[in-house]
This record gives sequence, structure tokens and C-alpha cells, in this order.
Amino acid sequence: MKERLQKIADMLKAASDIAVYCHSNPDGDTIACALSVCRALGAQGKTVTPVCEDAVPEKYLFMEGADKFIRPDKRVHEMALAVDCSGPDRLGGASKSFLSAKKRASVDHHLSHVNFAQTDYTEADSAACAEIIYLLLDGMGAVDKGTAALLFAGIVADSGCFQYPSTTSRTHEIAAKLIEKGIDAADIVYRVHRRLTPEVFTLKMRVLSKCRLFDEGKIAVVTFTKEDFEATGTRPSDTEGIIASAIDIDGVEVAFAISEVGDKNFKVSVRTKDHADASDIAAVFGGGGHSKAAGCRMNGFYEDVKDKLLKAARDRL
Ligand SMILES: [Mn+2]
Repeated sequence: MKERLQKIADMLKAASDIAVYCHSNPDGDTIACALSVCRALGAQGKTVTPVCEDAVPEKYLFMEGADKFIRPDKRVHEMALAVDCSGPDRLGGASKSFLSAKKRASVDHHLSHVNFAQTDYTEADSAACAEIIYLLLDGMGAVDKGTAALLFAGIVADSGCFQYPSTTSRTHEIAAKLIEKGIDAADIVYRVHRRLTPEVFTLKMRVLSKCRLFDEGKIAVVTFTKEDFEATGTRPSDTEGIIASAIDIDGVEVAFAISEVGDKNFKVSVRTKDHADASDIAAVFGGGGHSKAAGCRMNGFYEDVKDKLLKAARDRL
């Protein structure tokens, strides 16, 4: 294990009351990281609590322990570990709680990571933060079948099921070791990447039928309005993955998913192919992420938000 990661392992070994923090609007990777640490160290007799500002999306409720998440509160924990968070702002409303802990560590895989704990460990070339959490827990001899299933879900979620260019031979090697623990890999892939509720399927049909292409088909925009969510009985957290259908179109280099999450408030997801960097585009609006997948929040009228995004994409194509 790398020295700094070993230091985090030592901190975890010494602590008996640990809170593990996910980023807000949690995705499969951050949830899997938190739950795997909770399960692995909980089995060693420690009190380990997963914390997130927002609720776990329905599709990830199958992960063992997903019902154990708490919202940030005033309790001061002996140790806080942030997983998959590129900076303190990613903790959202949980940042105060995180910073109140006596010992603080962070494990992350974002290139844009800003150190915010006492000990930060980042590997920007990991396809998922769950890869690094595997190295951490395996080094502590703490990966059993249940923990392996969680880590596999995290890797499958963030690597797009081994499709994104962030996937390396190590991603596959770790996945192989997890499969050797006896997990049902096909079922996890189905639950993370293919399964849809009838409501989300209806949302997908509805928004993709309105998908707009700009600049001779180089830029795609998928928009989720409040009415789309209301009419289909879905929520902004159900939009994950739908943008993939837009970036997959031949000729599309940049795809945006714009979700109306509040009054003149939008959550934007950015996906790119080879000619533009997604995190670069998201950074224009204070967001971040990875080279092919990133996100940001924007305020204003929908048309203005869309035009600003189109300009940011055009500037890079
Ligand atoms: Mn991640």
C-alpha cells in the first residue's frame, strides 16, 4: 500500500467511532465506497456510520446497508473519512459535520481534487474511487463477499461497466479479485446499468424524444423540466445514465443534460467524446469531474443556461 493510504488505514485501525461521508447527489461510486468501509470495519467491531446530505437514489437501495445512511447532524465523530469527494464543497451540507471530527481523511480519484482533510489520498487515474477503497480494505484484510459486492458495484458504476477510457488493466484485475469472492457480478451490472423502473423508462422516452442537436450534430442537449418529473413521477436523481444515449450518437462530441431542480436552478451533466474535456467545460461554471464526464450547477433562465453551455462547448470544439 502507498504510504499515505497506509496512514489512512492506520487512522482507521486506531479509531472506534468513524463517520464516512459521501458527496451530495450521491452516485453509485461514493455510496459503494461508504458502505463497503462501513461493512468491512463494522465487522471488526467499530461503529461506522455512512453520512450523506441527500438520500440514496432508488436504484442504489439494493446495496447492503443503503438504509443505514444518516443526514449530517451535530454529533462529533472520532474520525471522518470522505470518499469520492473532490473538495469540501462536494460534501454540501455535511461539510461542517466532517470538519468537526478530530481526525479527518479523504480518499478520492478526481484530477481536480483539492486537499481538505488532514490526510488526503488521491489517485486520479483510478476509474472509480472504489478501486482505491479496495486497496485500502484489502490491505487491512477486510474484504469479504459482501464488501466485494459493494466495491464491484462502485467500480461498475463509475467505469460505465468498464466502458470509459478511465478503465485500466488494474480496474479489471481488481474486478476479477472481487468476482473470486463469489459475488453475483451479472446481477450487480444489471442493477447498476440496465434496470429501469417503468417511471424512469417513461421519463427517458419523454426527454430523449425532445433531445436537440446543435452545430451540425456536434452538440446534444437533453432537458429534464419540472413537468417531465411531475408527469412521470420521477425525480432529478433518476436522470443518471440517460445522457449516455445522447453522447452515443454518431457525430455528437459534447452532450449536456440540463435538469430543472428548482426555480431557475439547474443541475447540468456534461459528457464528451474525444475533442473536448468535460471537466474543463463544467469548470467554467464552477463545477468539475472527469475528462469525459463532469457536472455543475447553474442559475438563471433555461434559455440563458443552455446558450452559455453551448458557447462553452463551441469554444472547445
Ligand atoms: Mn467516483
